[in-house]
Amino acid sequence: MNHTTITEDELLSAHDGRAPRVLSGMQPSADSLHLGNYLGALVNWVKAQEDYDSFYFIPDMHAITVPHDPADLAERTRRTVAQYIAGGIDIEKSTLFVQSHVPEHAQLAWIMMCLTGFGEASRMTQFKDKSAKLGSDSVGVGLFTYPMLMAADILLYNPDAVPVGDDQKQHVELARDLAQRFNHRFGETFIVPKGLIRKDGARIYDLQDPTSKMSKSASSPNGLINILDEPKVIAKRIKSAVTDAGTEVSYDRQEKPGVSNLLEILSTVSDTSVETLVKEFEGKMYGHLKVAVADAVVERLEPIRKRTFELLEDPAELDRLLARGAEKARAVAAPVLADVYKKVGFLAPAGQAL
Ligand code: ATP
Ligand code: LTN
Repeated sequence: MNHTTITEDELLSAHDGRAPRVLSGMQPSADSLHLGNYLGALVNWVKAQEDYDSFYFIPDMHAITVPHDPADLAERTRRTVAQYIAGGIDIEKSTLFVQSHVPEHAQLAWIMMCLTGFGEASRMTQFKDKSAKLGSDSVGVGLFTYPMLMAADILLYNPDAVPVGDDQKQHVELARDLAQRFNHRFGETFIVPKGLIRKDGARIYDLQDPTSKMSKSASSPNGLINILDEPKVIAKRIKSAVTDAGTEVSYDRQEKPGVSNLLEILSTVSDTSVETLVKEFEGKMYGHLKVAVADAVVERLEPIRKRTFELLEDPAELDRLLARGAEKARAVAAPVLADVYKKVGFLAPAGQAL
Protein backbone atom coordinates (compact mmCIF):
# COMPACT_ATOMS: atom_id res chain seq x y z
CA MET A 1 0.00 0.00 0.00
CA ASN A 2 1.13 3.48 -0.76
CA HIS A 3 1.33 5.84 2.20
CA THR A 4 -0.67 8.77 0.95
CA THR A 5 -3.65 7.00 -0.55
CA ILE A 6 -5.88 4.24 0.64
CA THR A 7 -8.13 1.79 -1.18
CA GLU A 8 -11.64 1.05 -0.03
CA ASP A 9 -10.74 -2.42 1.18
CA GLU A 10 -7.89 -1.05 3.28
CA LEU A 11 -10.12 1.66 4.67
CA LEU A 12 -12.84 -0.77 5.73
CA SER A 13 -10.42 -3.24 7.26
CA ALA A 14 -8.45 -0.54 9.07
CA HIS A 15 -11.15 -0.11 11.70
CA ASP A 16 -12.62 -2.45 14.16
CA GLY A 17 -16.14 -1.50 14.93
CA ARG A 18 -15.95 2.28 14.34
CA ALA A 19 -17.15 3.46 10.92
CA PRO A 20 -14.26 5.16 9.13
CA ARG A 21 -14.93 8.82 8.35
CA VAL A 22 -14.80 10.34 4.86
CA LEU A 23 -15.18 13.96 3.79
CA SER A 24 -15.50 15.60 0.39
CA GLY A 25 -16.88 18.63 -1.44
CA MET A 26 -17.51 19.99 -4.94
CA GLN A 27 -17.48 23.69 -5.71
CA PRO A 28 -20.82 25.32 -6.53
CA SER A 29 -19.39 26.86 -9.66
CA ALA A 30 -22.00 25.84 -12.27
CA ASP A 31 -25.78 25.80 -12.58
CA SER A 32 -25.75 22.03 -12.91
CA LEU A 33 -23.45 19.14 -12.09
CA HIS A 34 -22.31 17.34 -15.22
CA LEU A 35 -22.27 13.61 -15.84
CA GLY A 36 -18.58 13.41 -14.81
CA ASN A 37 -19.35 15.02 -11.42
CA TYR A 38 -22.32 12.70 -11.00
CA LEU A 39 -20.77 9.37 -12.05
CA GLY A 40 -17.22 10.19 -10.96
CA ALA A 41 -18.05 11.71 -7.56
CA LEU A 42 -21.66 11.91 -6.37
CA VAL A 43 -22.54 8.25 -7.08
CA ASN A 44 -19.54 7.20 -5.00
CA TRP A 45 -20.47 9.54 -2.18
CA VAL A 46 -23.94 8.02 -2.09
CA LYS A 47 -22.44 4.53 -1.85
CA ALA A 48 -19.95 5.67 0.78
CA GLN A 49 -22.64 6.93 3.15
CA GLU A 50 -23.72 3.31 3.71
CA ASP A 51 -20.34 2.24 5.10
CA TYR A 52 -18.71 5.41 6.34
CA ASP A 53 -19.39 8.30 8.65
CA SER A 54 -19.69 10.74 5.74
CA PHE A 55 -19.29 14.52 5.66
CA TYR A 56 -20.18 16.30 2.42
CA PHE A 57 -20.09 20.04 2.02
CA ILE A 58 -20.40 22.80 -0.53
CA PRO A 59 -17.15 24.81 -0.59
CA ASP A 60 -18.72 28.19 -1.35
CA MET A 61 -15.72 30.01 0.12
CA HIS A 62 -13.50 28.30 -2.43
CA ALA A 63 -15.86 29.47 -5.18
CA ILE A 64 -14.97 33.14 -4.57
CA THR A 65 -11.26 32.58 -5.19
CA VAL A 66 -11.98 33.53 -8.81
CA PRO A 67 -14.18 36.46 -9.87
CA HIS A 68 -17.84 35.54 -9.35
CA ASP A 69 -21.36 36.88 -9.41
CA PRO A 70 -22.99 36.96 -5.92
CA ALA A 71 -26.52 36.12 -7.09
CA ASP A 72 -25.18 33.20 -9.12
CA LEU A 73 -23.19 31.89 -6.17
CA ALA A 74 -26.22 31.88 -3.87
CA GLU A 75 -28.38 30.18 -6.48
CA ARG A 76 -25.71 27.63 -7.38
CA THR A 77 -25.10 26.77 -3.75
CA ARG A 78 -28.80 25.88 -3.30
CA ARG A 79 -28.85 24.04 -6.62
CA THR A 80 -25.81 22.02 -5.64
CA VAL A 81 -27.40 21.03 -2.34
CA ALA A 82 -30.62 20.07 -4.14
CA GLN A 83 -28.67 17.96 -6.64
CA TYR A 84 -26.76 16.18 -3.89
CA ILE A 85 -30.01 15.28 -2.16
CA ALA A 86 -31.84 14.38 -5.38
CA GLY A 87 -28.83 12.28 -6.39
CA GLY A 88 -29.11 10.25 -3.19
CA ILE A 89 -27.31 11.97 -0.33
CA ASP A 90 -29.43 11.18 2.71
CA ILE A 91 -29.14 13.81 5.41
CA GLU A 92 -29.94 11.23 8.06
CA LYS A 93 -26.89 9.18 7.04
CA SER A 94 -24.47 11.93 6.01
CA THR A 95 -23.63 15.36 7.39
CA LEU A 96 -24.40 17.80 4.57
CA PHE A 97 -23.50 21.47 5.00
CA VAL A 98 -22.28 24.68 3.43
CA GLN A 99 -18.69 25.68 4.20
CA SER A 100 -19.43 29.34 5.04
CA HIS A 101 -22.00 28.23 7.64
CA VAL A 102 -19.19 26.78 9.73
CA PRO A 103 -16.84 29.67 10.61
CA GLU A 104 -14.24 27.26 11.99
CA HIS A 105 -13.13 26.63 8.37
CA ALA A 106 -11.93 30.21 7.95
CA GLN A 107 -10.46 30.24 11.46
CA LEU A 108 -8.40 27.09 11.00
CA ALA A 109 -7.42 28.19 7.49
CA TRP A 110 -5.53 31.14 9.02
CA ILE A 111 -3.47 28.80 11.15
CA MET A 112 -2.81 26.56 8.15
CA MET A 113 -1.60 29.61 6.19
CA CYS A 114 0.82 30.47 8.97
CA LEU A 115 2.20 26.91 8.82
CA THR A 116 2.65 26.84 5.04
CA GLY A 117 5.84 27.95 3.34
CA PHE A 118 5.53 30.55 0.58
CA GLY A 119 7.54 28.36 -1.77
CA GLU A 120 5.48 25.34 -0.83
CA ALA A 121 2.25 27.17 -1.72
CA SER A 122 3.80 28.48 -4.93
CA ARG A 123 4.39 24.93 -6.11
CA MET A 124 0.69 23.98 -6.11
CA THR A 125 -0.08 23.08 -9.71
CA GLN A 126 -3.72 24.19 -9.66
CA PHE A 127 -2.62 27.67 -8.57
CA LYS A 128 0.10 27.77 -11.22
CA ASP A 129 -2.33 26.69 -13.97
CA LYS A 130 -5.17 28.99 -12.99
CA SER A 131 -2.95 32.02 -12.41
CA ALA A 132 -1.22 31.45 -15.73
CA LYS A 133 -4.64 31.41 -17.41
CA LEU A 134 -6.05 34.45 -15.61
CA GLY A 135 -2.87 36.56 -15.53
CA SER A 136 -1.23 37.67 -12.27
CA ASP A 137 -3.11 41.01 -12.15
CA SER A 138 -6.50 39.35 -11.93
CA VAL A 139 -5.48 36.62 -9.51
CA GLY A 140 -6.41 37.18 -5.89
CA VAL A 141 -4.43 36.00 -2.89
CA GLY A 142 -7.40 33.74 -2.10
CA LEU A 143 -6.49 31.57 -5.05
CA PHE A 144 -2.99 31.25 -3.60
CA THR A 145 -4.27 30.29 -0.16
CA TYR A 146 -7.02 27.99 -1.55
CA PRO A 147 -5.10 24.81 -0.60
CA MET A 148 -4.72 25.95 3.00
CA LEU A 149 -8.46 26.53 3.29
CA MET A 150 -8.93 23.06 1.83
CA ALA A 151 -6.51 21.65 4.42
CA ALA A 152 -8.63 23.30 7.13
CA ASP A 153 -11.82 21.84 5.57
CA ILE A 154 -10.30 18.41 5.89
CA LEU A 155 -8.45 18.55 9.19
CA LEU A 156 -11.36 20.03 11.18
CA TYR A 157 -13.18 16.70 10.84
CA ASN A 158 -10.26 14.28 11.26
CA PRO A 159 -11.44 12.10 8.34
CA ASP A 160 -9.63 8.85 7.61
CA ALA A 161 -9.98 9.39 3.87
CA VAL A 162 -10.81 12.14 1.39
CA PRO A 163 -12.33 10.95 -1.92
CA VAL A 164 -11.12 13.36 -4.62
CA GLY A 165 -10.20 13.33 -8.28
CA ASP A 166 -6.60 13.30 -9.52
CA ASP A 167 -6.43 17.07 -9.81
CA GLN A 168 -6.97 17.46 -6.06
CA LYS A 169 -4.42 14.89 -4.89
CA GLN A 170 -1.69 17.48 -4.44
CA HIS A 171 -3.98 19.46 -2.14
CA VAL A 172 -4.70 16.37 -0.03
CA GLU A 173 -0.92 15.85 0.15
CA LEU A 174 -0.53 19.37 1.49
CA ALA A 175 -3.23 18.72 4.10
CA ARG A 176 -1.27 15.62 5.16
CA ASP A 177 1.98 17.59 5.40
CA LEU A 178 0.30 20.34 7.42
CA ALA A 179 -1.32 17.83 9.77
CA GLN A 180 2.05 16.20 10.39
CA ARG A 181 3.76 19.56 10.81
CA PHE A 182 1.17 20.74 13.31
CA ASN A 183 1.33 17.46 15.25
CA HIS A 184 5.12 17.70 15.35
CA ARG A 185 5.26 21.31 16.52
CA PHE A 186 2.32 21.47 18.87
CA GLY A 187 1.57 17.87 19.86
CA GLU A 188 -0.65 15.10 18.43
CA THR A 189 -3.84 16.75 17.21
CA PHE A 190 -4.82 15.68 13.72
CA ILE A 191 -5.35 12.33 12.05
CA VAL A 192 -3.23 12.40 8.90
CA PRO A 193 -5.84 11.84 6.15
CA LYS A 194 -5.38 9.79 3.00
CA GLY A 195 -6.73 10.29 -0.51
CA LEU A 196 -9.31 7.61 -1.36
CA ILE A 197 -8.78 5.74 -4.60
CA ARG A 198 -11.68 3.75 -5.92
CA LYS A 199 -11.15 0.73 -8.12
CA ASP A 200 -14.28 1.52 -10.08
CA GLY A 201 -14.04 5.33 -10.20
CA ALA A 202 -15.64 6.31 -13.51
CA ARG A 203 -13.84 8.89 -15.61
CA ILE A 204 -16.12 10.50 -18.16
CA TYR A 205 -14.76 12.28 -21.23
CA ASP A 206 -16.05 15.18 -23.30
CA LEU A 207 -18.47 13.99 -26.00
CA GLN A 208 -16.91 16.26 -28.62
CA ASP A 209 -13.31 15.82 -27.52
CA PRO A 210 -13.16 12.36 -25.95
CA THR A 211 -9.49 12.64 -25.03
CA SER A 212 -10.27 15.44 -22.51
CA LYS A 213 -12.27 14.85 -19.34
CA MET A 214 -15.81 16.16 -19.28
CA SER A 215 -15.47 19.52 -17.52
CA LYS A 216 -17.65 22.52 -16.85
CA SER A 217 -14.84 24.72 -18.11
CA ALA A 218 -14.81 23.05 -21.55
CA SER A 219 -14.71 25.53 -24.44
CA SER A 220 -18.05 24.33 -25.87
CA PRO A 221 -21.12 23.05 -24.01
CA ASN A 222 -21.81 20.47 -26.76
CA GLY A 223 -19.54 17.87 -25.22
CA LEU A 224 -21.19 18.19 -21.79
CA ILE A 225 -24.12 16.34 -20.26
CA ASN A 226 -25.57 18.42 -17.46
CA ILE A 227 -27.74 16.51 -15.07
CA LEU A 228 -30.32 19.30 -15.06
CA ASP A 229 -30.59 19.46 -18.86
CA GLU A 230 -33.88 18.57 -20.53
CA PRO A 231 -33.97 14.93 -21.76
CA LYS A 232 -34.10 16.04 -25.38
CA VAL A 233 -30.95 18.15 -24.99
CA ILE A 234 -29.14 15.21 -23.39
CA ALA A 235 -30.27 12.80 -26.12
CA LYS A 236 -29.23 15.24 -28.84
CA ARG A 237 -25.76 15.73 -27.37
CA ILE A 238 -25.19 12.00 -27.06
CA LYS A 239 -26.40 11.37 -30.58
CA SER A 240 -24.02 14.06 -31.88
CA ALA A 241 -21.06 12.64 -29.93
CA VAL A 242 -17.85 12.27 -31.88
CA THR A 243 -17.16 8.63 -32.76
CA ASP A 244 -14.13 7.07 -34.34
CA ALA A 245 -12.95 5.62 -37.64
CA GLY A 246 -14.27 2.14 -38.42
CA THR A 247 -17.72 0.81 -37.67
CA GLU A 248 -17.19 -1.88 -35.07
CA VAL A 249 -18.27 -1.19 -31.49
CA SER A 250 -15.17 -2.09 -29.48
CA TYR A 251 -13.34 -0.76 -26.44
CA ASP A 252 -9.94 0.82 -27.04
CA ARG A 253 -9.19 4.06 -25.19
CA GLN A 254 -6.27 4.93 -27.47
CA GLU A 255 -7.67 4.07 -30.88
CA LYS A 256 -11.38 4.55 -30.22
CA PRO A 257 -11.74 7.20 -27.49
CA GLY A 258 -15.23 8.29 -28.57
CA VAL A 259 -16.80 4.82 -28.67
CA SER A 260 -14.93 3.78 -25.53
CA ASN A 261 -16.32 6.79 -23.66
CA LEU A 262 -19.87 5.90 -24.73
CA LEU A 263 -19.32 2.29 -23.66
CA GLU A 264 -18.00 3.41 -20.30
CA ILE A 265 -20.94 5.74 -19.72
CA LEU A 266 -23.40 2.98 -20.60
CA SER A 267 -21.52 0.48 -18.48
CA THR A 268 -21.67 2.76 -15.43
CA VAL A 269 -25.30 3.84 -15.75
CA SER A 270 -26.57 0.36 -16.57
CA ASP A 271 -24.25 -1.48 -14.16
CA THR A 272 -23.17 -3.84 -16.97
CA SER A 273 -19.55 -4.64 -17.77
CA VAL A 274 -18.00 -3.11 -20.89
CA GLU A 275 -17.21 -6.64 -22.03
CA THR A 276 -20.86 -7.67 -21.93
CA LEU A 277 -21.84 -4.50 -23.78
CA VAL A 278 -19.29 -5.09 -26.52
CA LYS A 279 -20.79 -8.55 -27.05
CA GLU A 280 -24.28 -7.11 -27.07
CA PHE A 281 -23.35 -4.60 -29.77
CA GLU A 282 -21.50 -7.05 -32.00
CA GLY A 283 -22.45 -6.44 -35.63
CA LYS A 284 -24.37 -3.26 -34.71
CA MET A 285 -23.56 0.30 -35.79
CA TYR A 286 -22.37 3.21 -33.67
CA GLY A 287 -25.86 4.69 -34.04
CA HIS A 288 -27.37 1.81 -32.06
CA LEU A 289 -24.92 2.35 -29.26
CA LYS A 290 -25.73 6.06 -29.13
CA VAL A 291 -29.46 5.39 -28.87
CA ALA A 292 -28.86 2.93 -26.04
CA VAL A 293 -26.58 5.39 -24.19
CA ALA A 294 -29.04 8.26 -24.62
CA ASP A 295 -31.96 6.16 -23.34
CA ALA A 296 -30.03 4.84 -20.35
CA VAL A 297 -28.61 8.23 -19.36
CA VAL A 298 -31.98 9.98 -19.68
CA GLU A 299 -33.69 7.25 -17.67
CA ARG A 300 -31.10 7.58 -14.93
CA LEU A 301 -31.01 11.38 -14.80
CA GLU A 302 -34.65 12.28 -15.30
CA PRO A 303 -35.83 11.44 -11.75
CA ILE A 304 -32.86 13.37 -10.34
CA ARG A 305 -33.65 16.41 -12.47
CA LYS A 306 -37.32 16.36 -11.44
CA ARG A 307 -36.50 15.89 -7.76
CA THR A 308 -33.92 18.70 -7.86
CA PHE A 309 -36.47 21.17 -9.20
CA GLU A 310 -39.07 20.01 -6.67
CA LEU A 311 -36.59 20.62 -3.86
CA LEU A 312 -35.74 24.04 -5.26
CA GLU A 313 -39.39 25.06 -5.06
CA ASP A 314 -39.01 25.21 -1.28
CA PRO A 315 -35.74 27.05 -0.60
CA ALA A 316 -36.71 27.68 3.03
CA GLU A 317 -36.86 23.94 3.66
CA LEU A 318 -33.46 23.46 1.99
CA ASP A 319 -32.06 26.19 4.21
CA ARG A 320 -33.47 24.43 7.27
CA LEU A 321 -31.79 21.17 6.25
CA LEU A 322 -28.55 23.07 5.81
CA ALA A 323 -28.86 24.68 9.22
CA ARG A 324 -29.15 21.22 10.76
CA GLY A 325 -26.16 20.06 8.75
CA ALA A 326 -24.10 23.05 9.90
CA GLU A 327 -25.02 22.35 13.49
CA LYS A 328 -23.86 18.72 13.17
CA ALA A 329 -20.66 19.83 11.46
CA ARG A 330 -19.91 22.47 14.10
CA ALA A 331 -20.35 19.93 16.86
CA VAL A 332 -17.31 18.15 15.38
CA ALA A 333 -15.32 21.14 14.15
CA ALA A 334 -15.60 23.48 17.15
CA PRO A 335 -13.80 21.24 19.69
CA VAL A 336 -11.04 20.53 17.15
CA LEU A 337 -10.53 24.26 16.57
CA ALA A 338 -10.60 24.95 20.34
CA ASP A 339 -7.89 22.35 20.85
CA VAL A 340 -5.81 23.94 18.07
CA TYR A 341 -6.27 27.44 19.54
CA LYS A 342 -5.11 26.21 22.93
CA LYS A 343 -2.13 24.39 21.46
CA VAL A 344 -0.90 27.41 19.48
CA GLY A 345 -1.13 29.55 22.62
CA PHE A 346 -4.21 31.70 22.01
CA LEU A 347 -5.69 32.91 25.31
CA ALA A 348 -9.27 31.96 26.04
CA PRO A 349 -11.46 35.09 26.27
CA ALA A 350 -12.26 35.87 29.95
CA GLY A 351 -15.03 33.68 31.27
CA GLN A 352 -15.00 31.37 28.23
CA ALA A 353 -13.38 28.03 27.70
CA LEU A 354 -11.56 27.67 24.40
P1 ATP B 1 -13.28 21.92 -13.73
O1 ATP B 1 -13.89 23.06 -14.43
O2 ATP B 1 -12.30 22.30 -12.65
O3 ATP B 1 -12.77 20.82 -14.61
P2 ATP B 1 -15.34 20.08 -13.00
O4 ATP B 1 -16.78 20.34 -12.71
O5 ATP B 1 -15.12 19.43 -14.29
O6 ATP B 1 -14.48 21.36 -12.88
P3 ATP B 1 -14.41 19.61 -10.33
O7 ATP B 1 -15.24 20.66 -9.71
O8 ATP B 1 -12.93 19.81 -10.40
O9 ATP B 1 -14.85 19.22 -11.81
O10 ATP B 1 -14.65 18.21 -9.64
C1 ATP B 1 -15.70 17.86 -8.77
C2 ATP B 1 -15.68 16.35 -8.63
O11 ATP B 1 -16.12 15.74 -9.84
C3 ATP B 1 -14.30 15.76 -8.35
O12 ATP B 1 -14.44 14.70 -7.41
C4 ATP B 1 -13.86 15.21 -9.70
O13 ATP B 1 -12.99 14.11 -9.57
C5 ATP B 1 -15.18 14.79 -10.31
N1 ATP B 1 -15.11 14.90 -11.77
C6 ATP B 1 -15.06 16.03 -12.48
N2 ATP B 1 -15.03 15.78 -13.79
C7 ATP B 1 -15.05 14.43 -13.93
C8 ATP B 1 -15.04 13.54 -15.05
N3 ATP B 1 -15.02 14.01 -16.29
N4 ATP B 1 -15.09 12.20 -14.83
C9 ATP B 1 -15.14 11.74 -13.57
N5 ATP B 1 -15.14 12.52 -12.47
C10 ATP B 1 -15.10 13.85 -12.63
N1 LTN C 1 -10.99 21.75 -4.23
C1 LTN C 1 -12.04 20.76 -4.38
C2 LTN C 1 -13.23 21.05 -3.50
C3 LTN C 1 -12.87 21.00 -2.06
C4 LTN C 1 -12.61 19.82 -1.31
C5 LTN C 1 -12.32 20.26 0.01
C6 LTN C 1 -12.64 18.46 -1.63
C7 LTN C 1 -12.71 22.06 -1.22
N2 LTN C 1 -12.37 21.62 0.02
C8 LTN C 1 -12.00 19.34 1.02
C9 LTN C 1 -12.33 17.55 -0.61
C10 LTN C 1 -12.00 18.01 0.69
C11 LTN C 1 -12.49 20.72 -5.85
O1 LTN C 1 -12.41 21.69 -6.53
N3 LTN C 1 -12.99 19.59 -6.30
